[in-house]
Amino acid sequence: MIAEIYVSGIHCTGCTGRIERVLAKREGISSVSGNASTKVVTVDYNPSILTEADIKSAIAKIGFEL
Ligand SMILES: [Cu+2]
Repeated sequence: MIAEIYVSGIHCTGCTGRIERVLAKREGISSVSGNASTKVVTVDYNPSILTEADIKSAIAKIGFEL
């Protein structure tokens, strides 16, 4: 399943790179791609392992405002 999550705290490709690295390690996430200009993070995940809310809280936990 694909989630497109708007993360207002993204300012540059350093931010998207950090989110991509952290989320890519989570079980159930097969791909993550952040866009620094639109501030949208596109996540391909398995909904039987985790929810969109889990992904959002993982992003918030590393310090990004959603
Ligand atoms: Cu940044």
